[in-house]
Amino acid sequence: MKIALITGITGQDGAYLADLLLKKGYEVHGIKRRSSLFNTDRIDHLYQDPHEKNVRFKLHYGDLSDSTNLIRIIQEVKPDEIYNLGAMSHVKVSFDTPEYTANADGIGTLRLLEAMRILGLTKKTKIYQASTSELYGLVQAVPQSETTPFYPRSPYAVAKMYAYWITVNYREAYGMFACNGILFNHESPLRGETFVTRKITRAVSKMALGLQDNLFLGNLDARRDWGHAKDYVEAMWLILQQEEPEDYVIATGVTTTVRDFVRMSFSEVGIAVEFKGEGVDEKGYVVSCSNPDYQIEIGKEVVAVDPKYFRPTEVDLLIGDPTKSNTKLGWKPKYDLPMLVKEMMASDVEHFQKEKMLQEAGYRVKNQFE
Ligand code: NDP
Ligand code: GDR
Repeated sequence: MKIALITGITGQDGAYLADLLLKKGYEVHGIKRRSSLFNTDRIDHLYQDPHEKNVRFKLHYGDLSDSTNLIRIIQEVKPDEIYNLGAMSHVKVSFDTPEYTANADGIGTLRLLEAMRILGLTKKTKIYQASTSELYGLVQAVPQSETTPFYPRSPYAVAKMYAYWITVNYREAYGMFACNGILFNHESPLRGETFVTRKITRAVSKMALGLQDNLFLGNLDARRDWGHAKDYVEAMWLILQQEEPEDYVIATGVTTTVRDFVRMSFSEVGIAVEFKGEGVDEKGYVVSCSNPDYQIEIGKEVVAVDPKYFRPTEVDLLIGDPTKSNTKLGWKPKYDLPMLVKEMMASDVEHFQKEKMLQEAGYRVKNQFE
């Protein structure tokens, strides 16, 4: 039985990857952080009582900023494969916490690689590093491929740039099976609530149900190559199953504006939205509603721009060239953007229908900070 260790197992990708590896027969270990509230919502369905026999899913307390902790866990688990998905992954927040981001996302990767070296696992254990399309940053050329130069535009991206190169360096210096997956944005119903897609699908669902009035967003012109996390964790696994360790771009090759993602989300609940105005004065209005279940006023202003969501330096355009992963890994995404939006909207509408019932029965719903 193969043994995998996943950092960031409580995150979006960690949850999908753990599920995939368990289905493939792996024993899966995950590192979770101590928090004052439970933080395992996304993986609770995978939980196995540690008192049972033949448990294949185990969690360890830990943190990428703690090297002795990482060394001890890796020594105990002796994994065949490590997937380093743990990170402070929010680009905007990285401007507020740059030092912590560098520590967790940059040096955290070094700590894992060093742990493997110290423990003599450089030949036994393979490691996947969660690299990102944010490395491309300021547009140099499109579509972006494995050979496009990097120009990071946030403390997050700069930290990830260190992680990218230290992974390459340990591969070359010590012959380690260490690979970067340069993944473009990928989303799902499990996506963190403050990333733009989930922020939109949640808000649109609430507006359709009369639970929210409007939605404030930042840069509506930003273009992203959005895929589904379920497809992307499959690629992570494939990258570690190859003969040779290499780096791969994982993307759909299609790019869409934030504005169009908003339109597509509203259209899932039968509401058509048009945008008028420019820059910070741009607004989205309801022009029609074909769904009799939703009482939304025609002409209502549902989207406005709030500059507080702008980033000091922005990444304007991401569009990936997945030729290498398509041909070498045989990887092809099963989801396109309309399917992704449909799934995210269906999940959020269902969630807020339940929340509406609770609200109507007098229960207080949680505050949402975005
Ligand atoms: P999430 O933000 O959903 O999950 C991040 C995970 O990292 C969580 O489990 C979080 O724990 C954990 N974590 C945060 N800080 C630390 C730390 N100091 N030590 C240990 N664990 C930590 O991210 P995604 O699942 O979306 O992304 C997974 C990885 O892929 C990240 O590294 C991200 O930067 C990268 N990436 C993501 C892309 C995307 O579009 N989703 C695209 C390209 C790269 P907790 O739950 O306690 O917060
Ligand atoms: P990104 O994702 O920065 O690409 O990083 P995010 O969804 O946060 O932003 C995408 C684009 O939307 C614009 N935007 C807004 N973003 C947020 N979060 N909130 C808003 O209100 C808003 N309005 C407009 C942003 O300016 C940006 O251009 C994600 C993360 O998962 C990273 O960890 C990962 O490495 C990259 O994707 C690839």
